Parts: sequence; structure tokens; C-alpha cells
Amino acid sequence: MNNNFQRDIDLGLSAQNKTLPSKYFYDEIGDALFVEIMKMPEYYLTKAEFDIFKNKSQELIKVLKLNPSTFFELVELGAGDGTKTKQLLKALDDQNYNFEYMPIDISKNALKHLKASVNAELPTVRITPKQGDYFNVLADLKQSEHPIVVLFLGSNIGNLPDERAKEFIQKLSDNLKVGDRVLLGVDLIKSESIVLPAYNDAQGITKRFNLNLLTRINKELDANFDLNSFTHQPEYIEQEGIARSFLVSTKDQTVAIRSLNKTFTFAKNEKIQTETSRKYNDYIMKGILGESSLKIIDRLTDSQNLFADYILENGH
Ligand code: AVI
Repeated sequence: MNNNFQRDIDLGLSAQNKTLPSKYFYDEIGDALFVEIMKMPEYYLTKAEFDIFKNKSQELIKVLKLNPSTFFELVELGAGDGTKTKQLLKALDDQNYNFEYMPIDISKNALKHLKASVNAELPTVRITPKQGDYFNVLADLKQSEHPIVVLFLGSNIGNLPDERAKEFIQKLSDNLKVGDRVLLGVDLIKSESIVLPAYNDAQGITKRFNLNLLTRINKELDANFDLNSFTHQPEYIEQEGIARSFLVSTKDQTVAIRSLNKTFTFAKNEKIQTETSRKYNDYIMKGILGESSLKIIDRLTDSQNLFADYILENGH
């Protein structure tokens, strides 16, 4: 990880338009800050998707075309703490559906906590966590003859640029059998007055989340970023449906990254893009599904129409 980290930071800061990859937000501090973000009043995404899982679990079961007597594998990519998923697990369990829940995560620790909480709250649900890279685990699952339902929630796909999201969908569909289904949760395109505060909260938690990238570079690559000389700046363009986060240099400055043996200069007001959060509608979703064999078969939204869970089916 550290070598990739070093290489990615070097590449991003050496570019004409500087960038830092958002996947590096999530160290121990970043994970904890993201938990705080999900609780913020401005961050509607998590609450909206929870609303779907809590109040429309029966409809979810129906549109996923699940059959109580046919065993299936419920695979979740990047499961986190499973708060939303547990609503669906409970509904399935209450109605005696025959399934196994397989959360996949890169973090052993996250999986350990998730397994303990599912065992405590839903003792009759079979849970088999798999640690590792999504695609390696999915490739293994392809060997199984059972139907698979994949959950990929939280608008995590929105953090990939469109081209990368398309590649992800293509790979996902290559790793599934005909008839397997995907529940893909995405944030919907809406006005700036709702989106922007979600990335610019009054308490400054998102600012700390964004600046934590610089703290990580300071710690892990022996750098000397002055956190007081960069500000957090989110932007949203409704016509495109993309929110972006930046760190903006508040003055002309030079930063040394000693493990790279390099210095980087930042002009006053120069921006480093740290994140893309794409928002969706049917047209954009169809574009991302592209030529893959995954097709939209249904879509459920929360009571305020902020967030959508798309149901996709893998064809030939
Ligand atoms: C994880 N991901 C879907 C979040 C988002 O909304 O793009 C990450 C995040 N960044 C700032 N706030 C939340």
C-alpha cells in the first residue's frame, strides 16, 4: 500500500491540475470521520437509503424477484457497518428465505465487527464474511451454481470517474452469471441547495475529512503540509450532476515530501481536486451500464426522492 500511496501522491501532485485520490481518505481517522459524516443532518444520502431499506424492504424483495424456497447468496461489496443491510436481512429472515449473507470488505476489522453484530441481532442469519478485493472474491463466487444478489450501496460508485465506473460495471457483469442481480444504490441529481451542504457541513466535519489527506501524507510520507494554509472547497454543477471537493492553497507556498525527496509548489488559490461524487438519473445510469450485460429492471426511491436503489439483472 505504501508504495502505491507514494506513487499516487507523486503522480497527483506533479500533474498540471493537481489531484489526490479520494480512496486515501479512509485510514483509521478517515473511517471515523466518515461515520460522523453519515450522522450529520446535511448528509442526506445515508438516511435516504436507510429509509428505502427500512420502509420498502418488502418491495425490495419483490423487485429482486427472490423466491423463498430457492437458496441464494447475498453478496455485499464494501459492507461497512451493515446498518441498512440488516433491515433487509431481518425481513428475509422473518419470512424464512433460504440465503447466506457474504459481506466482502478489504478491512478484516470491519468484517469482524459486522459478523459480531449480525450474530447478536439476527442469530439465525447465516453470515460468511470474505476479506479481500471485490473482483477476486466475485471470481470465486462465479464457480458457485447458486443465484447471486450483489449489494453495492451508499453511492460508492459515484466516487469513480464515469470511465472507471463503466469499467467497474463491465467487470462486475463479467463476474456474474446470467440471471444474477445487483442492487446499486446511487444519489440522484438534484439542486445545489441540497447537495452542496452535504459536502460543506456547518460543523466542519467534511473539512476535517478532506484535510486528513494532508495529515496522512505528512505522517506516512514525511511531508510538511501546513493544514492552516489549505481550505476545503466543495463545488457542484447541477447540469453535470457532479460534486467535487478541493483543497485550496491560501497562499504561495512550497511543501517538502521527504520520502519522495521532492518539493511541490502551490500558488495562492491553486486547487487540488480530492474527490468526485457523481449523482445519477436514468440516462446517466444507462450510460454507465454501457455495453455490459447488466440491465435496469426496476428502481426504488426514498420518500423524498433523493436517492435510488437500481435493480439490475445480468443477461447474456
Ligand atoms: C463514500 N462516498 C459515497 C461519500 C460521497 O458522498 O461521495 C464520501 C464523502 N465525501 C464527502 N462526504 C462524504
